[in-house]
Amino acid sequence: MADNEGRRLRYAIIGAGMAGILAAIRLNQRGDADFSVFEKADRLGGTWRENRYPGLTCDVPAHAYTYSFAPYAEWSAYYSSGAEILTYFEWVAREWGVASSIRYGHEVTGCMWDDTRACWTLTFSNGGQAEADVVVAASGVLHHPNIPDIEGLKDFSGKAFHSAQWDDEADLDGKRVGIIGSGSTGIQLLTALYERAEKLVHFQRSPQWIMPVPQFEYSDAEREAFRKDVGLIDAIRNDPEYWANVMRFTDGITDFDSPQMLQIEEICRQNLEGTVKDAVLREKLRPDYRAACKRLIYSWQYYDCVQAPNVEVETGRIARIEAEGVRMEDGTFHELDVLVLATGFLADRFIRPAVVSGREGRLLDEFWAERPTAYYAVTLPEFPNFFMLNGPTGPVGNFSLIDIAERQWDYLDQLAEPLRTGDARWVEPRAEAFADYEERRIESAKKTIFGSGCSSWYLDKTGIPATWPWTYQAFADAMAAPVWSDYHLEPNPANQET
Ligand code: NA7
Repeated sequence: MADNEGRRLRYAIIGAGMAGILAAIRLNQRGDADFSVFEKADRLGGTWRENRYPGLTCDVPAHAYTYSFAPYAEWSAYYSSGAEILTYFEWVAREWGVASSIRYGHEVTGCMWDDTRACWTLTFSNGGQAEADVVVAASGVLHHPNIPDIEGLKDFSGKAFHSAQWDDEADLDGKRVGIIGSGSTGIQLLTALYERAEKLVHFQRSPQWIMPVPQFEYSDAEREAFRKDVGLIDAIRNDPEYWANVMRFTDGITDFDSPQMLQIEEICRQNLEGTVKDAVLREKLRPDYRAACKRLIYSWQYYDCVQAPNVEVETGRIARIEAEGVRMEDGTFHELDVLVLATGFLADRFIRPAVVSGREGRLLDEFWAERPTAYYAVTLPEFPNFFMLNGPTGPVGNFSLIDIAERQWDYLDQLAEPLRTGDARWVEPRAEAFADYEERRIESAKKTIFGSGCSSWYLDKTGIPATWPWTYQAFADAMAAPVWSDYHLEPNPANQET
């Protein structure tokens, strides 16, 4: 007879960022598992802990960037600051009772699967070890700063630091500040620093298309109303206009000649031409690639700020950095006191450099030799009971990654059911199913707007967009229920009918 009393699974969640906290809460709510969240730092929050630069704002509206089960009345504005988001995650972890499950100072250095015992052993940089039946890798995407290899960087006599390693001691007020990089970070930094700096030089290798969005503050009275009536928050979360924008964007991503994408491009073009008055500056800021090919920047103020008289947009190539500033290839020299490197992240790291070794010693590093990928962004063949949240090839468009992680959780929680019942010792996608997924994904990815001819952190080293290549609805459908025939369930002899 099968023993269907069920197993109490042991979960190791890696990372106490948005997705790791979600996993902990869901397991806590289930109440039938043991779990720990292993966090390398001494504070939760992931990217919202690491990034503290002035102007940091999420590009998803605040009430949409919350867990579905944890609406928040306290947001101060339509788009919230990074500091507020960090406060939100700390509040959620406390209120939903998982803060005490986080084990700080536990940087995972290795995860090793043992076939015989059907479990994972995790090792930590502090010398400790832990065992788990299931690993949930929620270690984030953009957490390894890309420090540019520019000659002379070390010779700069002022402070020079990466945007994600913000130097609180750096004096910016009344100083000559340089910002290298014009992704979301560089754009947000410019808008926050130009009024404080005596002079701001923005080193722009590539201009960006800018989607104009509204920004407004919520009043005390509105927050009080949100506290009393969660329906008001739901109404914002379910705002048809917001969702129409999401759908327009997802349709545009997957079909870049669609009317939706042409409309997005037209809005961005009009924003540039209607806002930037000086013709020379306007042309410096006009990209030569399609809107949304790089991650589309949402801003309500960038074009106003960049036109300030103390801002200079430098589009030449940097030759080297010298003690007193930045030398351009044409000989121009920008004297600077502070240099901020808003040069992005190594986006292909995920859980690495932790060494993950699956069945028969298969190394994740080898599996990802060509590119990081995962079956429907969540599971990997030969890595049993190993699930990724916000892993490679998941949606990273301008959607709420919280919503994405919640859907991924619902999917992996279903995959864990045969483990819970004891019917299976492990679950992993079949190699053929994974190969088929990859082939379809790559073919579709090439046709998305992200593959339409620009450089960006969305592209893998072969130039293929590493993003979800289908619609948002297709993602929701895929996550609603696993295709069980695509999975191998290792039978549990102890649980077979006799
Ligand atoms: P991004 O979007 O990767 O932007 C990095 C920027 O830095 C981009 O403008 C790059 O120019 C520029 N860059 C990188 N290396 C250099 C060198 N060596 N010289 C000059 N310029 C350089 O990173 P962000 O931090 O802004 O945003 C990352 C994500 O975080 C964002 O999409 C949101 O999801 C949140 P390039 O475009 O390659 O010419």
